[in-house]
Amino acid sequence: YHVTVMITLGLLTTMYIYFLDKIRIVSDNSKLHFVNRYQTWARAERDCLSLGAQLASVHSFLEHHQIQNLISESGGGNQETWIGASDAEENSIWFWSDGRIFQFTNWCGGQPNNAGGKQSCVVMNYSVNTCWNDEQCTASRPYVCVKKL
Ligand SMILES: [Ca+2]
Repeated sequence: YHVTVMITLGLLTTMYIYFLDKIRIVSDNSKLHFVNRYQTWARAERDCLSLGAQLASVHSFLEHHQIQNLISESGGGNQETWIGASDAEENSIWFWSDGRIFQFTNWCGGQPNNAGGKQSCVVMNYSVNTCWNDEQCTASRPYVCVKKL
């Protein structure tokens, strides 16, 4: 019984964190901005910066789904969209452009594959599974910006 209580407390803690995460994103929704214009990754990041924002970083499935919803509600359907991850400095060493820790990932099966040795930037909504793919940074995709909290 005591163990059950501990597990329940653990679940409550988890749910509380989950809830806070949701609040942060929901309350920050006005600062999430989907740009339905095709740009290279660097031009997308520059445009985000001009809006006082940066390409979005993603740190949980909840955030991933929030951004997917934003894209969809903004008329972007589930098209491939740049997010702020890249390994341009060294292959397989991923960073978020906003400096946050790169920990959560949602790679599609077989990705990142650095196809042709040239894929250093990340799109979400790749394939029917709407997961992540590393893509050539010079490809043009719409993008999602987020203002720092
Ligand atoms: Ca790839």
